[in-house]
Amino acid sequence: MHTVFNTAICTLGLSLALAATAQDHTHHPAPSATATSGAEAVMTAGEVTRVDARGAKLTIRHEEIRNLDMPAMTMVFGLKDANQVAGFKPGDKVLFHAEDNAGSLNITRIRIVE
Ligand SMILES: [Cu+2]
Repeated sequence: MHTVFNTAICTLGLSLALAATAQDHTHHPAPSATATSGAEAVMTAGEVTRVDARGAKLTIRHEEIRNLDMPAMTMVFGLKDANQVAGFKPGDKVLFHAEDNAGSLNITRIRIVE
């Protein structure tokens, strides 16, 4: 009898603890939102080496991409907004933000710098 009683108490205690934890989280939605906007703000420097107008792709020799944990290299990126490709030519120095969409890297923001 005592064993059953103690188990009931323990279960009740656990439920209360979980409820308290869940409540805590509703008070703190900020951390994930902050992390997302922080990643959005990461702009990487690079130089356009090739423009694929038909494929809306840019080959860019880029610096380390911190939000993707990628070292400096030369590689091809797709442009999220395909219309932007017309504004670039080899040799352009750019600042861009790239995101990994299920394995393909897309540039969501890019601008030419001097
Ligand atoms: Cu790369």
